[in-house]
Amino acid sequence: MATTTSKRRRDQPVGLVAGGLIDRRTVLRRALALPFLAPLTHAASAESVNAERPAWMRAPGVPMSAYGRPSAYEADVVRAVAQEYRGIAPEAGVSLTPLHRLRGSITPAGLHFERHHSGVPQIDPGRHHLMIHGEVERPLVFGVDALLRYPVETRIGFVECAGNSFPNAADRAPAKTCGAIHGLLSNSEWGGVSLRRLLDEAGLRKTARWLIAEGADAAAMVRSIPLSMALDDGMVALYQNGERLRPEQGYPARLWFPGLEGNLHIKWVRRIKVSERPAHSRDETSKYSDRLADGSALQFTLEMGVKSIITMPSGQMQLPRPGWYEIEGLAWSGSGRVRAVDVSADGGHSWVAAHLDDPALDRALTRFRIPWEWRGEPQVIESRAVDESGAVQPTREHWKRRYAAGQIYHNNAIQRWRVDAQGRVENHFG
Ligand SMILES: Nc1nc2c(c(=O)[nH]1)N[C@H]1C(S)=C(S)[C@@H](COP(=O)(O)O)O[C@H]1N2
Ligand SMILES: [Mo]
Repeated sequence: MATTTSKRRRDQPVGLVAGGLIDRRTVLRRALALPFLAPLTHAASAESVNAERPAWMRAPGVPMSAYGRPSAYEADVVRAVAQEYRGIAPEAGVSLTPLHRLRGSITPAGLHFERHHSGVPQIDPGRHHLMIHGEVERPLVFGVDALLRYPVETRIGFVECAGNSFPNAADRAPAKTCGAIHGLLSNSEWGGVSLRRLLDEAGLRKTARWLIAEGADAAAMVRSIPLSMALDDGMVALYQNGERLRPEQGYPARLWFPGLEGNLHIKWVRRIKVSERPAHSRDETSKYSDRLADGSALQFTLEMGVKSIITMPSGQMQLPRPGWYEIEGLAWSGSGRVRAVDVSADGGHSWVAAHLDDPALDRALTRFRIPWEWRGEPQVIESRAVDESGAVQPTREHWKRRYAAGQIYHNNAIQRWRVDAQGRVENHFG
């Protein structure tokens, strides 16, 4: 097969566009003929495989376990931890999802990113309550058992911190992995009780415009959410990928709002005050607001912008040799479905539509892929997403022009990776 294909490549390089990408129609016709991983597999005869009896075939394996763990050989697939005030307050900071080591669209619970302003409270669910009060007819207090008695609705979607991609705020491209740059992003199936249902039960007054939510951590984090956004599929989440929330994700209950900035998703939620006005809390004034180039500032940028990243190949990876690869990545938007992802392998001169994997869900991570031939030359690869509202992911230059120096929040700029002649992949700002 390898011989036939290399002959075809010499004779008729049809379907190849700039930079070695191949377009979708060609993929359909040729996909099976591409020798993707063939050079990496080794030729073993059936006999030599049969002759080998590894240790694990000569004695029974270990018995069953009550709760499974990943293979010991995958011990390096872990979150990257970054502490803001190491030594003073080790419990404040982030841990980032290793996006470049994962191939699906659902994030395993143990690898969901974490953002804690004051650590993970160890909450006894028997002593935790959620109060709904303010501009309502009937203030209500729910125990966790009471919340669990409601019908649980599930929905797949992402949480992205407004500070995601913060390392790229630097002037020089930091030499980091995709996960260490963009891993304040995870995608889960969330299960919980819709906010609409709970607020209906409390009876919203005509004056109700905002929800002010508070967490039961030592930070007692407070955020205001416009009522209309909260009613648009917002939930009190109790489950994460089928099991109860991890403590890091807000056990026993958190808020989850499809498509909205991570900071709003109050974890360990203990209080929702219905209000005419927002609270103007610390995290919606001095933090998580956007300083613009003209010196003014934007408050309440709540919907996350359209964005995509190539996860493979990506920063710090090493391509073993020239040949065929599949460029793979993630795309998402806070305002709906991803409509298209275009990929360029020639520094942004030409773009080819990538294939979007099913299901491309509303306000959820969507995978894209496109075959690519790397010929052993330096190249710059990048992806650009378009969502169903028509919004297009901006270049880094465009994004930077809009904001004041030092802006880190809401960075949805295009990520470029440079592959050098030796196959080393690096973060690239050029
Ligand atoms: N109570 C409370 N809620 C919180 C936070 C917090 O520190 N305390 N961090 C917020 C931020 S900034 C983000 S990005 C998300 C992160 O959710 P995760 O840790 O489950 O990924 O939770 C939000 N909810
Ligand atoms: Mo965040």
